[in-house]
Amino acid sequence: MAEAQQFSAEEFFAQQPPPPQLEQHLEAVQRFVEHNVNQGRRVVLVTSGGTTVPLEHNVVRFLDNFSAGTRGASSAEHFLRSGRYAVIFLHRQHSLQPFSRHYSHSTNPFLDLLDVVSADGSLAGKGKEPERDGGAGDYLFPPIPSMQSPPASPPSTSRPLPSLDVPMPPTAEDGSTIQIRPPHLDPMLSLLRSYKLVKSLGVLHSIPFTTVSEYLWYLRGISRVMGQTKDCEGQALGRRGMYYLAAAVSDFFIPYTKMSEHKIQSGKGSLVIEMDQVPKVLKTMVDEWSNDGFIVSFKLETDPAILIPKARGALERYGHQIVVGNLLDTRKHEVVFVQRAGEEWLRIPADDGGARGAGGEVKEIEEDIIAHLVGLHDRYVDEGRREGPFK
Ligand code: 9Z3
Repeated sequence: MAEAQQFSAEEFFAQQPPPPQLEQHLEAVQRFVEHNVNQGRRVVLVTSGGTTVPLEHNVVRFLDNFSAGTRGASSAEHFLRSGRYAVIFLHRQHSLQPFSRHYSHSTNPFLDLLDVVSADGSLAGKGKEPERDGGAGDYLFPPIPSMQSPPASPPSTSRPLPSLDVPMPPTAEDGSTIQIRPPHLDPMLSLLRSYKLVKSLGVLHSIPFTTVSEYLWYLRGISRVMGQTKDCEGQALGRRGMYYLAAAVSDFFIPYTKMSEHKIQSGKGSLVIEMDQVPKVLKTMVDEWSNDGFIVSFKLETDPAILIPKARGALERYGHQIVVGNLLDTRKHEVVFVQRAGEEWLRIPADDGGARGAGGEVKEIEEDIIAHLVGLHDRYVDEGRREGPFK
């Protein structure tokens, strides 16, 4: 088999086309960073979710890297909760998002948390048979409303009612309202308040990616913008910028020029795919893009024996500040911080539904990861002050 090609970061960007929206996104990032450094905030880039490697230009099939986006979305929230960071959230399209992740369709189906309350205060549908259309056992559903343009006139059923004694489904016109089920009200209210506050302060900016190539273009563009942006006193973000690289990034890709234009056809026996190595851009990020920012990378392994040696290898090769090591099976309750000076494990108790804090609330390991990293970042910024002004 031919040897896979090894590209430098420069060669990679010279041959992989940029995402079409790149310039607009980077202009918006520039405005976001300027606004926040002028408010005295630090800025953290959080990357989240897995990258894809498409097999065709007209993509029907692709390889994916494992990640639900929990680590990134939860971490972004904890950076925001610290009150000191504005967050650029570079995430896999449709992966989990800060705040809304608490109500994902699989963990907390939103519609199951709501009740319809009729004008007389009773809960609609409680203990009643679902309405029937008088036909062969079919239920009568109200029409699906359009989210974009609310109907001007009261919604009507699409089929004529078979008889007048079939009850109409409740509508807003007859005084019905929606109520959040009491046990869910307080947590939802408090989350909604946090979310609205984040929006009104302008401290969260999200950008989606899908492929590994898009991811690397955005990573380079955003790091350069963060590295170069200065506050109104002419001081660069420099060491006050943090890069928290939790996205699961493919090590291999198919270069643009080698990719099949159309769907790969079957019928020729097995499919052999040759992939080239994705350049290791972390070194370039340290040396050229980030202007001395505090860089945290993640190392994911499945074999415990190689986790620390691999993390240490990455630290030595790229020269950044810290590697957070985690194993696929235990990533929600233990991680290891690997620095030049040594390593330190962080563990929270694990139970079947996730770890719980003293008050019974669900405890997330990201809360402690971020608290630890913010402390290290403080020290890093202070060291820079002693050495002289930011570059
Ligand atoms: C991680 O190790 C993340 O913690 C997880 C989070 C992907 C495990 P979830 O989103 O999972 O909560 O489901 N991210 C980095 C993975 C990675 O690709 N690291 C590269 C490597 O291990 C270095 S950049 O070689």
